[in-house]
Amino acid sequence: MKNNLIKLLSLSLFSAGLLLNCKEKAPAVAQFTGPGKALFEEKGCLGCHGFGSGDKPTGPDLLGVTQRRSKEWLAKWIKDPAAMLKTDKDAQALLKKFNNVPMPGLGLTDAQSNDIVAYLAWMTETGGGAKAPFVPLSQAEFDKGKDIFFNRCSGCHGAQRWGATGPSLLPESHIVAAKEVKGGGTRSKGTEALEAILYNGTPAGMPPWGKEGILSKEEINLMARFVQMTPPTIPTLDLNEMKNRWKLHVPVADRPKTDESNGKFKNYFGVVLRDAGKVAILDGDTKEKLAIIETGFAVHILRSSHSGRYFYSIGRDGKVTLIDLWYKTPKMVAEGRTCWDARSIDGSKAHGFEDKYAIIGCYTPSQYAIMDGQTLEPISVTDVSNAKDFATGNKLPEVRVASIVASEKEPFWVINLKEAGWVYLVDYTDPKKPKETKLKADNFLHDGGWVRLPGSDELRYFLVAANGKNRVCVVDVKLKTVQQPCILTDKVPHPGRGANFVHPKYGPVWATPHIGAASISLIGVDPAKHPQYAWKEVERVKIKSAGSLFVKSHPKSNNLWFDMPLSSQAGVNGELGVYNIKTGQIKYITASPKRITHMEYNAQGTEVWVSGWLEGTILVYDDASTNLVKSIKESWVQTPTGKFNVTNTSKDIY
Ligand code: DHE
Repeated sequence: MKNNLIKLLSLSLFSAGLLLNCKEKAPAVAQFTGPGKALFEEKGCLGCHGFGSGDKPTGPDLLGVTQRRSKEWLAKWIKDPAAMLKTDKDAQALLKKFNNVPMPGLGLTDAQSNDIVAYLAWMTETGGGAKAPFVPLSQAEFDKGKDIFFNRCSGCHGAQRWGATGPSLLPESHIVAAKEVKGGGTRSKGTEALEAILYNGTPAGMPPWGKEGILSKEEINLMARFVQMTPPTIPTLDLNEMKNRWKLHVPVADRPKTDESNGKFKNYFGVVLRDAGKVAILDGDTKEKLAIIETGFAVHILRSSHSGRYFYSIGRDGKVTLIDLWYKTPKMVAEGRTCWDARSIDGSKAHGFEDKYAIIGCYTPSQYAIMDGQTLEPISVTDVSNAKDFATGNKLPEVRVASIVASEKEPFWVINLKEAGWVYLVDYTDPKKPKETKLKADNFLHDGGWVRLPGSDELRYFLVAANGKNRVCVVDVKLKTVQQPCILTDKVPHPGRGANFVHPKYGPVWATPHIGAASISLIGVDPAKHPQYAWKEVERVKIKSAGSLFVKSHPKSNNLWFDMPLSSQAGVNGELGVYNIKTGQIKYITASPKRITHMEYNAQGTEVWVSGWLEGTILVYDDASTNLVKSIKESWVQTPTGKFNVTNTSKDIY
């Protein structure tokens, strides 16, 4: 019934789009025939520039550029922007105007730069060139587009396509309230330009779906058309529906009474096999696969319960599973669904509440759900769609729950409302009626981790990225405050959980890499013993490329490991970086010819596990020597992404 309703809705939206499109005519302008167009598209220029859609934060609109500047100047600029920036005043002014986002060197010859200038001149003369007429999607295509968008795009662009980590993708341009910047306008970009972005990716972090062979040419065309249509509406998911979807496979009383793994579970790894919809459990000592659990589509993360006995997994489709590691062969004991789309989950960790409850943060619908920590029985659901923008008080079209962490001192979770920029402390003493303490932070809140100071077990400060503002916010769970203003970093901080280590000069720091810049920010985190550095970005460590997603360290290590999976530089997305904490030197290791991601230490802090995401390998490195110890490449290792060691995850060691 519900499905039929959604289909009907999509159909009427589709018809509306169709009517609109019948009125459109393709401009009768000849096609450009030189090599400059293909080069322009291949180099991903549309990621930072538009043609007639206005300036972007990353670069000027290129329509009319050959009237504003000489062709010679443009050819020199395109060929070697770094050289121009040293001496040319106009180039320096451009850099300043566009938020210090440097124009990347594209490795072009003189002839190729001139070819691109010829294309820009033709576009200017023809007023934007010939746009292929928009071809609306059939119902079957629209449904397929919906699936692909949900699986690949909605996390960054929003289910309603209002934009977040990525830009808005609504058909018409508009003002995005939280960001107060212009967004949308896919219709004015046109199918061809959108196809080029989908194929090549952008330096701002959009993956090259076509180049990497993840989307076919037909799928790219379909998606370029899909984002020009009105987005479908999202149905609700209430407590009754959650209860209907909940399955208790093994009641608590029927589970092992003693730990059949003999304590070995504390060094188990849960490895997400993303596109296979499975999680593998491996023994961190022997590196043997112990079990493959069917968890559902595109699991995003695993979190350990306080005791470490249970793994909670949460999928992009909102499916949650509970895995009991005390069995000789780890086993799924319960499953459920509380969202259509989710990214975060955690258990209760305060004294007296260990392993008792769990919480899921939904991307859609806008809500969080609390359930029993050992059975997953749904207890309550709380709507957050009414949260307004923390600064302007504006109503928002979409509010999603991003990262969640559990306080060990007091019975509450810290949950982060992405678009709205609020941090809620959700008290679960009465889980049927959770109490919220609301703190203003910044938008868009994404991922983050605890500060762990040497010699202390207290987790008092939680640092979370506000990646729409290029900031990191400090949540003090003892005083129940967020320090204002949040700390400015480089472009689009993406810490994962970040990493804690003791810097020889600044003392304890917490590190985050960036999607939008080739750097790692170090933030001083010890107000008691190093007050002069506390809550400041004390250093910006330069790395090879932008597009880094994760960093990781361990109290016993001298290294900070980082990945660069979204790098647009050839080959770099398969490289690992290892920053030596004592010397500040960085060593790069080619781990795979294809994209790699995410590092995790074993419980001893001596080995680092890395995912060969697209190659299908799990790589284990010796931390001290950085030598490869083992490459696990078996048929079950499909699209590995996040890896979670039980000890490190349950105790928040990173
Ligand atoms: Fe993640 C953490 C959201 C893309 C792998 N990711 C998180 C968290 C959030 C989030 C909110 C923090 C959870 C917490 O701590 O409670 N991730 C999103 C997105 O919205 C985004 C940008 C786009 C999307 O469509 O999902 C996104 N994430 C990715 C990926 O493409 C990754 C690399 C592979 C995948 O699963 O698709 C990926 N995200 C991860 C991992 C973590 C994570 C491995 C946990 C890091 C850790 O060390 O704990």
